[in-house]
Amino acid sequence: SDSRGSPASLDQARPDSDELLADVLRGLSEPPYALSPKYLYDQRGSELFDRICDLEAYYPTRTELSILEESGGEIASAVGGEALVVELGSGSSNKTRALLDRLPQPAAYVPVDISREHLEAAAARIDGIYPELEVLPVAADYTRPFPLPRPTCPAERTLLYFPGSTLGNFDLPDAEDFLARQAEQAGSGGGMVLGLDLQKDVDVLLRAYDDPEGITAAFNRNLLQRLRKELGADLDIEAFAHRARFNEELGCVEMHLESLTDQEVRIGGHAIPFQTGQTIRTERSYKYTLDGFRTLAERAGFRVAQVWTDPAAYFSVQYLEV
Ligand code: AVJ
Repeated sequence: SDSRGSPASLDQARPDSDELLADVLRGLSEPPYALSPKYLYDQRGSELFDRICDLEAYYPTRTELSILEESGGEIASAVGGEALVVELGSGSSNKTRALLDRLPQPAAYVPVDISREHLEAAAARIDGIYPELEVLPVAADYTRPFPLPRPTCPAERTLLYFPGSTLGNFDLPDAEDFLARQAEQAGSGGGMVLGLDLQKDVDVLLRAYDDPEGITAAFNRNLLQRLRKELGADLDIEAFAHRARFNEELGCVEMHLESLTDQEVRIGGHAIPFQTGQTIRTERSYKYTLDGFRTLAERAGFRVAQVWTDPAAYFSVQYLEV
């Protein structure tokens, strides 16, 4: 794994190969096969994801940035000052400035990410851009409870920042649980600035998840490479193809790896059979309606205080209050 000599106590973030193996064997124990999308983000996967965000076909990133750009002033006045700004899954922090540039007086900035390389690079960059701002990085899996650091200047409230429509990766009951936990974390007077992708034309959705340049295909198939590298899996990457589908019933885009032949894959002493056309589901990305999301947020203990969208209503940025 990737400990890079950092203290063991900070390294709980990175799932080790035992955990990966156990999870993979569980996900492939019986059809329909499915793996957690979090495993798409090793070093190479994170790089490919960054390239996806720059694709013309992948509308979410640029649309979200345009909303933050366009409505940043309003978003900042909705949020107010003196907040402890906690970014969940800060990644390469490419949306951090869009918020921080406009907030009057953040008490401190807390980037939280599972990828240590991303976290350290992002924290250093933000430190360089805002020399006056206290930056307190936390290496953690933010889907599990983690303690918030205490800033030197006490904060008036906690503001969670969750851009990128990452909430879309949670199945609906998990999304509600997750939001309920975050509402508790933020506490009364606290809030969340959330980026959330919306339902739209299926052709637009499928193009975003199966781009003509094939970067999303490479991102998805990199998971197979990871199974070979980290688990010594015996599998032919060429025998699987990237597929994007819209699941009408659930209202989500799914990524799959589809077997192009009848074959057996060997992982950790187990043989996993595949028939031609059989798939491993590697991701679900839910697309919400504004009404549908409001109901979910309210059940989780948030009030949707304000919503901003782009003119085509492809994407939304929402301010939720506890
Ligand atoms: C980072 C989960 C928001 O669902 O659009 C991009 C990941 N998957 N292309 C998304 C992703 C395929 C992305 N999220």
